[in-house]
Amino acid sequence: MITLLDYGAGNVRSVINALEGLGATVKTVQKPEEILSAEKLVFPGVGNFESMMNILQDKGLAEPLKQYLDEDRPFFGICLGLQALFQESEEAPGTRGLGFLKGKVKRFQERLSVPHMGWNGLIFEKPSAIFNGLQGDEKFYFVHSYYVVPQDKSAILTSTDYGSRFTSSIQKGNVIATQFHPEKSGRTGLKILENFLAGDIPSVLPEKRNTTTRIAKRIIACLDVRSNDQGDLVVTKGDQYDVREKGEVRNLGKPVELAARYYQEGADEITFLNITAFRDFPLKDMPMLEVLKRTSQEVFVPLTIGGGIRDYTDRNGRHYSSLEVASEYFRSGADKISIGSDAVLIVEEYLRQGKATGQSSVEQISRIYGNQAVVISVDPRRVYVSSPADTRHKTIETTIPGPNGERYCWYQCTIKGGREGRDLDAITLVQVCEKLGAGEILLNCIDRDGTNMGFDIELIKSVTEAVSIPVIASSGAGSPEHFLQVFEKTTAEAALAAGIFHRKEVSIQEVKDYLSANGIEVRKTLS
Ligand code: 1PR
Repeated sequence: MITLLDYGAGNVRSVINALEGLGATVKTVQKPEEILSAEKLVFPGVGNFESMMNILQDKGLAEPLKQYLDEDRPFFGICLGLQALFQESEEAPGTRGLGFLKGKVKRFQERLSVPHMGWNGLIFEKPSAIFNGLQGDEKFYFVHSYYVVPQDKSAILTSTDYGSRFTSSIQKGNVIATQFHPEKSGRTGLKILENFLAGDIPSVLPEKRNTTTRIAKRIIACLDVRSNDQGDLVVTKGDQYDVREKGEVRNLGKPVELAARYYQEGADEITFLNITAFRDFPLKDMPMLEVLKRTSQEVFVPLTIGGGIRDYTDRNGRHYSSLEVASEYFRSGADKISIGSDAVLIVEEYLRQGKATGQSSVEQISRIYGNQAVVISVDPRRVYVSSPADTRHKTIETTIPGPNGERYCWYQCTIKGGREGRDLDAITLVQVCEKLGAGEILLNCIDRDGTNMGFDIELIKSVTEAVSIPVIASSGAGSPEHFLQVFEKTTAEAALAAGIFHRKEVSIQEVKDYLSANGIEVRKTLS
């Protein structure tokens, strides 16, 4: 029996799915006394340090948790569940941690993108039972802006390099905690959890020993999902956002099956985009929530869901906040949510008011779930001008001339799946959204979507230079070379594709093999 400490803001469903997938029976803690009666305790933490510690205190869970740890009983902490073991965090000055380990939690000050989001390796500092079965060169999924600095260096179990070297896991007796997410790290992550469940197995060191680690570029499979004219939820694909072929919605397969296939093929993340959700109310879209629940039971890499995340008032006048909509998606198994149209409207309002309202979906959701859980999906298209003086928007000089030979363009934001252009450019959108708390940019491109022409490198370069949060390049991939091009010519941390994978023109493994052969760091997946 595994007892799981759910303090209400973490994405515990994926941890439950991983543990149950390994055959464990999971019981979530409801009352403080259930902590001390636990045989083994797992504490997944997502969100932010202050709200986590406040909830633990308010629910009377902090004291029994400290007692459980002091009794050296089997404990596995994940992400914020590691950071909680320390005395304090720069994320929440004045908020005390559990203090089980001396030391503090610090914020990355790297010139690299923060959060540290993606797949990185481990440097093994001492043997542990949780390393059984590992080769040693595997990568694990990280998503965090803070890292722990133990005073007692003997507690450090693994280190990882990101800008500088940081502690990626600790072990003190039976208390183990990892900064990375084993429940989201594919089969190798599940192996670590399996070892924790196994109990008395020998402590080992993997045979391959990294002396340094590098974060991998992420390859993401994207599933545009909508109901077809018969009412079935299908995976479709637009050609410059037009999803219809001979009048019918293009049907490329069933969402859960396709997502599971891409996971097996080595996708580093899966993104679902509910492309007609702007029309109706996602919480009534039970099939979409069901797709997420079922997918999160068989896919153990990060899941992002986008489409229709905004405030709603239904036909009976009942108001739902975007936070309620997003929370339902998180409860159903999403790790990140992506906001498209609403982000454009929020930024337009911000520019009108000259300040944030504090109530926008971006601010509300990142405040509770952490900025790493909020992705902004941008649907831009080129607007050509003869000269930068012809527009107040941020233009670029382009090597791809316009229809009348124009040498300049700006990227117009659109909403409702590209159906409505707005008087806002993509650079302003991403910069304001970063300021409001967004943690990542999904950068689509209507001109390239579905064309196999390759990514719009000029667009991606101008956006990656405008923000310090990770950027996912999207739209237009037609060959493995296109992925190499975007990683060599821009600092995009990830590249996303849909059509070439759905049409089986190129496999994810072929893309990764080609990138690896050309010196790009990728996550090798167990074949
Ligand atoms: O506006 O918050 O409700 O979110 C709607 C979401 O759905 C947005 O993320 C928007 O990009 C997406 N969306 C809406 N309509 C369409 C459409 O195609 N008609 N998908 C659509 C846009 C996204 C992916 C991917 C690349 C890959 N396409 O397909 O981003 O375009 O394409 P490729 O590799 O085949 O070239 P909201």
